[in-house]
Amino acid sequence: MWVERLGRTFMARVHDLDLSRPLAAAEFAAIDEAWFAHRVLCFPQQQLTEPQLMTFSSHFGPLEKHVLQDYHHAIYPEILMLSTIVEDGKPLGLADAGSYWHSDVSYKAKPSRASTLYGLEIPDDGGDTLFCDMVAAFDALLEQMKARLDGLQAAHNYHHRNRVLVDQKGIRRDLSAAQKAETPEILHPVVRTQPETGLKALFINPGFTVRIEGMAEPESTALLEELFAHCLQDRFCFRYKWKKGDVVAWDNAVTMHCATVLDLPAGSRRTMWRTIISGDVPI
Ligand SMILES: O=C(O)CCC(=O)C(=O)O
Ligand SMILES: [Fe+2]
Repeated sequence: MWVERLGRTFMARVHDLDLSRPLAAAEFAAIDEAWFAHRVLCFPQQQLTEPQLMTFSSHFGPLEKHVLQDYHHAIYPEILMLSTIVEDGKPLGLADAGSYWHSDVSYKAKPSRASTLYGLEIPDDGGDTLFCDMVAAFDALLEQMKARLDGLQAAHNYHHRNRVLVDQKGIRRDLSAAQKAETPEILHPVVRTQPETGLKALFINPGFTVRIEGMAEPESTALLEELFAHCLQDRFCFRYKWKKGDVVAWDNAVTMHCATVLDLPAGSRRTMWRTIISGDVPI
């Protein structure tokens, strides 16, 4: 295998590695090295069964099931179906795929460490995934801002996001009482440290972060807006154009991402399998 950097500060393509077979310890060591150096890894030209994707994903940690059971794979609930296709009135997967900037599962006490996506059906044009490097974004902040953020915590709220999506597009349903109980609002540090590398990253996202704890609302909103505008500058972002058979795996602790599925023309077919790897409480 060999690794090709794609973005200015992050993102890489890992060539010549077949994820369908059992990988050797040395191969996993090389993947881990690339993981910490590039934060988002793309593995082209894969041909995987569900268990093969799950086995590969498990290298990064235990798999967990998404709170939206409606979109679990019928046989393998650890796989979440993302799909623009509706058959007999039934969506084959989550249709919007997360078309807003977010870090997966940041709304739980233990946010997801990593996620993988496997492209089964890819439209000829569009349906790209955008990524943002939150290490580079943190690094580029003025020292004054870094000092201001030191020790701050932010609230992450899934109910809020779901409500926006229900109201906005009617593409999501209200959460059930059980789904709400599973996702109470939670606080995380605004700046987190990746334990393995010591790298610091901003850990807030427009999708789920609703306020800075202990700050008056106008000040909190202004600070979040300023930070999001800073992060989403082109120099910290990368647009990933999919090919069928790509597996993309990313570190949710140090990146954000955004699907662009809502921009696709009606009738476009895009289907992905997705796994979520459990993480630890952010520090
Ligand atoms: O489908 C995409 O482009 C991204 C989907 C997403 O946000 C996710 O799987 O976590
Ligand atoms: Fe996501």
